[in-house]
Amino acid sequence: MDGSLLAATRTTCPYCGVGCGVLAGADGSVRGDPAHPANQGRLCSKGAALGETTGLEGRLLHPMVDGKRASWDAALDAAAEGFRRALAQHGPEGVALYVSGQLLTEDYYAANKLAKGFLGTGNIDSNSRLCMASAVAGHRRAFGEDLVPGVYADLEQADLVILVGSNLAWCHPVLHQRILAARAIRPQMRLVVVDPRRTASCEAADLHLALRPGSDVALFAGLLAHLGRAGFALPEGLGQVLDVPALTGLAPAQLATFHHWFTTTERVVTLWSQGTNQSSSGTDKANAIINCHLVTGRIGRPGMGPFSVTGQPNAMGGREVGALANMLAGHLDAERPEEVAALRDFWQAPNLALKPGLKAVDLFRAAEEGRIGAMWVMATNPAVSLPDSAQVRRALARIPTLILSDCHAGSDTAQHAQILLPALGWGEKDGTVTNSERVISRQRGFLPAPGEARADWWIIAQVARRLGWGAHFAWPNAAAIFREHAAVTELARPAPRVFDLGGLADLSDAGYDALPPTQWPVPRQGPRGGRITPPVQRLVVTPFRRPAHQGGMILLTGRLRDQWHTMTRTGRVPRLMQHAHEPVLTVNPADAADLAEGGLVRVASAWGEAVLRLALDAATPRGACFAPMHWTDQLSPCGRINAAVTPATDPVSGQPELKHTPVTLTPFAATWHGVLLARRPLGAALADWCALAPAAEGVFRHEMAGQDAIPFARLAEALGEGPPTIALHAEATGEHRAAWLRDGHLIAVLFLGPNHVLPPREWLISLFAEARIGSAARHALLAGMLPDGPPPSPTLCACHGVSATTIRAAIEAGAGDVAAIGAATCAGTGCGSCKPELAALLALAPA
Ligand SMILES: Nc1nc2c(c(=O)[nH]1)N[C@H]1C(S)=C(S)[C@@H](COP(=O)(O)OP(=O)(O)OC[C@H]3O[C@@H](n4cnc5c(=O)[nH]c(N)nc54)[C@H](O)[C@@H]3O)O[C@H]1N2
Ligand SMILES: Nc1nc2c(c(=O)[nH]1)N[C@H]1C(S)=C(S)[C@@H](COP(=O)(O)OP(=O)(O)OC[C@H]3O[C@@H](n4cnc5c(=O)[nH]c(N)nc54)[C@H](O)[C@@H]3O)O[C@H]1N2
Ligand code: SF4
Ligand SMILES: [Mo]
Repeated sequence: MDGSLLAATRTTCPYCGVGCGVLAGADGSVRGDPAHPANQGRLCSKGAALGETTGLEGRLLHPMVDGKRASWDAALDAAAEGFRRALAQHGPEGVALYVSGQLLTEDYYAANKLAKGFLGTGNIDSNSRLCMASAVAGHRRAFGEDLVPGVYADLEQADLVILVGSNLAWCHPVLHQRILAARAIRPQMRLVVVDPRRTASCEAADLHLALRPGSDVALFAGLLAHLGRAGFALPEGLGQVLDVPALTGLAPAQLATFHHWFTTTERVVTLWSQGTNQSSSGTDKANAIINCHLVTGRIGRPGMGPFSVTGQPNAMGGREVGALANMLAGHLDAERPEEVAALRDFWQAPNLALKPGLKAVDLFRAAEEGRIGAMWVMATNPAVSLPDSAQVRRALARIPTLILSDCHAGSDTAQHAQILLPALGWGEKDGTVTNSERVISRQRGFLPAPGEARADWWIIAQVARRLGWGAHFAWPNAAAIFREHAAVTELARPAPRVFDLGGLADLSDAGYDALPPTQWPVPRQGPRGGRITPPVQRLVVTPFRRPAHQGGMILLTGRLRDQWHTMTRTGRVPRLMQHAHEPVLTVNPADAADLAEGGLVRVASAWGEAVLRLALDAATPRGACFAPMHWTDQLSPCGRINAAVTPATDPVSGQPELKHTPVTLTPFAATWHGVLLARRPLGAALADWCALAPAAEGVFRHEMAGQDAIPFARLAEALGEGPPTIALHAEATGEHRAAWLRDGHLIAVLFLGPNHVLPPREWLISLFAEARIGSAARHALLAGMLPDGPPPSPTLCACHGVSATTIRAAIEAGAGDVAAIGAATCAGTGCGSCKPELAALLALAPA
């Protein structure tokens, strides 16, 4: 072991539900923990960049009340007073908590106890409603409990892995790499991807089923009927007769291959994610998948099973503590009076909520109608991430007491909150998270608490104390909360329940601090962890239904490789912003007759609109377009796609249909386009359309476009640098160029023109690194073109900063496959998530 490894803290990545172990050095270095079972040392681009996100810039460091800094006492008093007023006016139904899978289990447990046990309201819902609710409902219908039977090793031991509505290569990169590594050893292993788009996950697939959006139930009901014909026993009423080719748009030959592979392969894992869950038939999609595993008995054994992967680092922990409006705690069942009574006694909570609360979309509707007097939002950004965001923003504005606990000061949701409470972030907080395969891992702090930030559970306990319930929230540390949570899982359970942490209920503080990754169940006696064969296995009839809204062009939404959600962390790392520095809508070239590639396009629906850069890409199917979910008012106000997304929900799970909105596309008629590069961020409100991104260390890029006169005065004021050092205004062509220098050092450059074709940004950005801008560069700036040589190319490998040009050069020099490119340039040897793009460059190269 080298010195830095000795000094490193063992912790867990705070991004996706793979739950990779991380070794964080005191020097800010971060690497994969070779001893963690999830990643065995690997990290993806986001995990590897964690060290660059722990800076304090943009952090919320002190409590704020009504826009002014306040003491903790004053802020906590104000929060408690808001709840007291709302309870007096509306009763328990008029208060709410809206929480998140980015809380630690201990925080989550405390929030749920406060809401259901003491505020006496079922109104605690989580952003997991947007994420896992359909999988949870599917599991509960099939297994009577929210159980993920499989383990990650199943993905390596399977002979057939089917990804349904999952872009694993970008969203769970380490799991994807594990699958590819296993297949390199056992080439007979097959990979099928079910996704309307040809995503990066398809690069390695043996079969890509580009089904019509929303038609997964038909695909799996068709598979089930085929399994019946192939001799597997189907109970009466389950074998639906559907015209699967017509409903899914898939060719009969492709369907036949899929049916044949599934029928004849014993070791099958069907892994699903948001293309399945975020649908008005999401729960039925989950059950249609599970049905196929149940009738073939492929569950609970090595290399097989239905596998819902979790999105957030602690989506699973939130489900364990029951922090959803229709769940209790510790997998207790709200519909069994004896279980409710057991929890009431254990918590000594006579007010325990007996009614389920409002699910997220309904909760924000109630708020808009003035029925919610106080809401506490923790670790989520609903102003951006919920659909129909104009409605959500009206709701947020209407809530008399809106409290937000967050690490960052400037989120879109923070703009509406009266009370801001600074929370500890990753590297500072301490507790546990549970990943997709039920492994509980510790997040450990290795940085000092910044400013006055405190742990979320502490903040919750303080508000509870002010409401008179201090004795029930008097935990000395996170370990005490974890023990209490573990004890809840041992409460009276007349029905068998798999989730059991009884074996951890007596963990000492030292044992908790040292807790290694531990897979549940962890009963006091009997076998622990491992694969689960669900004791209850029910088939569910899943009639095919079309998505809630039909017609026209269908907007799909989802994620990009290097961004995390609303970009509060990844949006400040230049190397993560290089993969996509502005919001882009992808459309099939055949659907873009009147739209210009690289121009701006208006995406309008019945709910609202957004404006994004247009990219043409045959990987997007005809009749659909794709937009990333990530952009916010802070980075691109017009690029917020949820302004246009439907709030339709699944009738069972209440999960919104974030992946199926009918839209129309029209050109955004800009009269001018521009780019402004500056030494500091100038905000994203510089022009009618604007996108801000960090471009390099200390360089910020502002892409702009407008429909009226160029707002020269507004730009000059935002920049605050006085007249430019060099400037050219060509009124005839509508081109304007300006540069600001200080002691020969570039401070800012501005290029404006009548169309979106402006000089290569990489070249302009590179000038900021020069100690002195020489006369050749000055002339080039004025001419708006490079002094010599071809324009620099985009970075493909974010881990090692390798550009497309370097990779093309390696291919020309003879690198014939991805591994050879890696050996020559290092590209693809970090997290590996750029490998699909390397393969694409190889495919383009002349043989
Ligand atoms: N890089 C990155 N990784 C992340 C996150 C992130 O923000 N960034 N977030 C994490 C979180 S919280 C989550 S929930 C996961 C999400 O992980 P994924 O679910 O893999 O990601 P998405 O891009 O939301 O959606 C997956 C795919 O669903 C497809 N799809 C759309 N409609 C349909 C349909 O009707 N049927 C089928 N079969 N597919 C459809 C889309 O084309 C898309 O490619 O990612 C986690 N990992
Ligand atoms: N159109 C569309 N919309 C989507 C999706 C989609 O695919 N398409 N996906 C949905 C899904 S699956 C998800 S999970 C959501 C995610 O959406 P959000 O939950 O809204 O996204 P985040 O940006 O992760 O917000 C987390 C916030 O919590 C703060 N935070 C981080 N850690 C902590 C902490 O420890 N304590 C506190 N108090 N705060 C913290 C961060 O600073 C940030 O402001 O988006 C959903 N919305
Ligand atoms: S796959 Fe990447 S984002 Fe997910 S936990 Fe691992 S390192 Fe973090
Ligand atoms: Mo999610």
